[in-house]
Amino acid sequence: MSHDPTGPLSDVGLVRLLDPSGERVPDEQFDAYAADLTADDLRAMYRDMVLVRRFDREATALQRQGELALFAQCEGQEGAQIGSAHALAPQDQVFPSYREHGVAQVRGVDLPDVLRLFRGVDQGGWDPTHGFHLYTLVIGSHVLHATGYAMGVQRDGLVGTGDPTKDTTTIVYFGDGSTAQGDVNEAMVFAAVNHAPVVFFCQNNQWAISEPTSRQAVRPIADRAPGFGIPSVRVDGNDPVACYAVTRWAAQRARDGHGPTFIEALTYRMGAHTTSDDPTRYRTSEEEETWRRRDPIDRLRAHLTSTGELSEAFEAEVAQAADDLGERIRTEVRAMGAPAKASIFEHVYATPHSVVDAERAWYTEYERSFLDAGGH
Ligand SMILES: Cc1ncc(C[n+]2csc(CCOP(=O)(O)OP(=O)(O)O)c2C)c(N)n1
Ligand SMILES: [Mg+2]
Repeated sequence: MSHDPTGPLSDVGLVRLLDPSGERVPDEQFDAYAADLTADDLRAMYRDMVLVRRFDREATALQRQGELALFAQCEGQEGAQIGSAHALAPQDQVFPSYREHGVAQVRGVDLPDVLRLFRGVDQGGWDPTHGFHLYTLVIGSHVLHATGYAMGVQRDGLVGTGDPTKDTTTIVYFGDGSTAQGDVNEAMVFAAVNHAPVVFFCQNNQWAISEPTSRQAVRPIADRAPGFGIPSVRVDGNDPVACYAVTRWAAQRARDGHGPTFIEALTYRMGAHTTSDDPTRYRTSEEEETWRRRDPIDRLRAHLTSTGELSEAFEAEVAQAADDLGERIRTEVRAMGAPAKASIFEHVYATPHSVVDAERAWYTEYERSFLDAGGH
């Protein structure tokens, strides 16, 4: 973190409930939002983090072996993703960008399914109607989707009823770089004036491919939001407990009808931007090492160890689950067959559409013309 107290990487005002050594530190505003976390909850977070890291590394290896076209790692960002996702209610709607594998895991997506997109055999990979929407590679566009969905939730009367099984928020995950994009700013205008129940969750991982945050902003990213009339908070993104607490607070505000909140989680992307990127071209290994020492998994492990809540049996069970997941990822990815070409016309709209039907018919005929000519 920078020592420039007003700069975009400043650690001034960061909410933190676990310090880097894993010790619980008090926070007047947010302690209350972490008070209900049991040892079982913390172990569940830890388990999710370990599994997702294994997923990340297996997927990266599979890309190197030519089994995936591309992969975007989330290594280093597990605390921000898994801490925040644990704070959501089942009915909440999540709009991810493309490296939210930690959120996917918490929302019940079977992780190998995430790789269907990265292998190029599917345009999605899972059923988004369960509340974890599809990955979006067009930077910032899904921030508008989340805001529009939130306005729909509001009009459906699912905000401020007081019924915890009904009241709903959307939460959208996006990066530091995307906040320089028009879509994100437009979304904040709509969210603010409509008091839409949306949580803007920005993972400031300090890089937008090779562009550092200092090329995107001169003040902390969270400072953008109050200009739109949206309250914001900065949180230590490598502290899963603090990420849980601030997200619980923001999500509850939204569900209660108090409108949008902007969370900036300051974290670090440990890996390359994607498997097509070489970070040695634009950043130092010293910087990476500094952040390696702030690893979110190490922090939660240190906390659970110091409170006597991490038994050897539990660690062994988690390690076995990670090995099993790794094995399943390797087997399932290799078995993912190529889709029928005409499947590109499926799921374009929720209901049949005459233009899509006509294009499918034309394409099917076109493909058949090669067979008729004795082709393959
Ligand atoms: C509209 C649009 N412009 C440019 C790109 C190319 N692009 C892909 S990722 C990326 C950087 C995004 O950085 P950030 O928002 O910080 O997210 P991160 O990848 O760090 O999670 C860019 C410019 C894109 N995918 N979409
Ligand atoms: Mg970034």
